[in-house]
Amino acid sequence: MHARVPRRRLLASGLGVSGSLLLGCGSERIRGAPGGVPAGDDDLTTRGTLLDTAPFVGETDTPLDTPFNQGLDGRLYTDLSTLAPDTLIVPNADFYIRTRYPDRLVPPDPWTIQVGGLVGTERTLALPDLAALESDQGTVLLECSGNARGAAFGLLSSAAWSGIPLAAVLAELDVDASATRVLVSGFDEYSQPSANNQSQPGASWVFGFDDIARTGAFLATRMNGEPLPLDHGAPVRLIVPGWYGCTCIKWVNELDLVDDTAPSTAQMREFASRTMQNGTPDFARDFIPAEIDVAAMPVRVEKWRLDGAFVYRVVGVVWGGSVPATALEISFGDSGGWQPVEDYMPPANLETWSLWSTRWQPPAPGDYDIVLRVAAPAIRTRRLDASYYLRAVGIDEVT
Ligand SMILES: Nc1nc2c(c(=O)[nH]1)N[C@H]1C(S)=C(S)[C@@H](COP(=O)(O)O)O[C@H]1N2
Ligand SMILES: [Mo]
Repeated sequence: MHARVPRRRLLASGLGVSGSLLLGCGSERIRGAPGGVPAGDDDLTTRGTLLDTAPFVGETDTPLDTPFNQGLDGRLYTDLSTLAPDTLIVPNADFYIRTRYPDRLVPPDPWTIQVGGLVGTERTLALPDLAALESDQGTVLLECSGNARGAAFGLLSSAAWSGIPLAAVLAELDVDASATRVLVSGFDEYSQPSANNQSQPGASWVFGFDDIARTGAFLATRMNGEPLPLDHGAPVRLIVPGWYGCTCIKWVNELDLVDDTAPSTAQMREFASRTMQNGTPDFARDFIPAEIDVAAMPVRVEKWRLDGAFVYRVVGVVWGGSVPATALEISFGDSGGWQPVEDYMPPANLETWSLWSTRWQPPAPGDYDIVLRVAAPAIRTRRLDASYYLRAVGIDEVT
């Protein structure tokens, strides 16, 4: 196998959107760019006074940015409300967590990855031996496929990673000609089961070689310049840019080369509906890529005073998809219809999130449901179509 430039990167570099972020784009390292930031509402921010933030209603009382529970039920919901152009990379301590460090894990020193299945010789790779293949992998967002309103959509974060392209690791192995896929597994044993068996142990996912090449999947060893934190899969975890977090196996300890007869894993079946599979396929080959479609939601609603009147500004994020959405539209409930998002720029880097904002004049106090859509029917937006990212905001006064 040869490491190829993932198509995702080629696409992004060919589009020529957002000049400033693409400066120096002669190299393939477009992936390093942070999220895009539109021009913003200078009139409001220079002449207006920020008074307050209108609260989202019907979400969660759980404290954000704080880890809680252990093992499979361990979580940290990231507080998205403060996102700003200079905070689009989430510090390690605030990055969302889904499953905390397995208490049964006694890490071997050095860490090893067992290689088996359809290879000429089974091998044990020691992680330090892969160090020469390590490189900067840029800013990549992760989203849990179970990200939900009840957790303030806080299972969503972005970080700058370093690691080893999975394709480069496979290229080092004596892979049989009959192999078409690789089963990536991670340590996943806990002394306590998940409450009500909500989450199952046994983290593993099967990837086609084409998926690995196209996404640029990598074995991450560093997060925001630091060694991988324990709860995020130390010392090595998989990152699959553009795919849901359930595919991003933590504490990776096994690679098995398989062919098209490989069954789907328990983890793939557990997450089949959340990754929008057609039923629960028995075979890995029948899984569609667990891709995140273009999605967008508000992260805060600011209340300003401008020229003696109340003016609201909705600030949000857009992420996901394999082509940038040319325009976004927003709806504030039944009466108003769809309006263009004013300060929006098609993202230059689709592997992370970008900010947008738009002014809003609510007609009366009350609760408003905010949803977004992409103004381009050809772009697949399965979750937006289902109003999955709906958030309701409470407005206390209008002019
Ligand atoms: N070994 C192992 N890897 C795992 C999981 C797990 O439970 N065990 N959870 C997966 C899920 S569902 C998600 S969303 C991501 C979360 O990664 P994070 O906690 O670093 O944000 O890890 C994935 N990798
Ligand atoms: Mo997840």
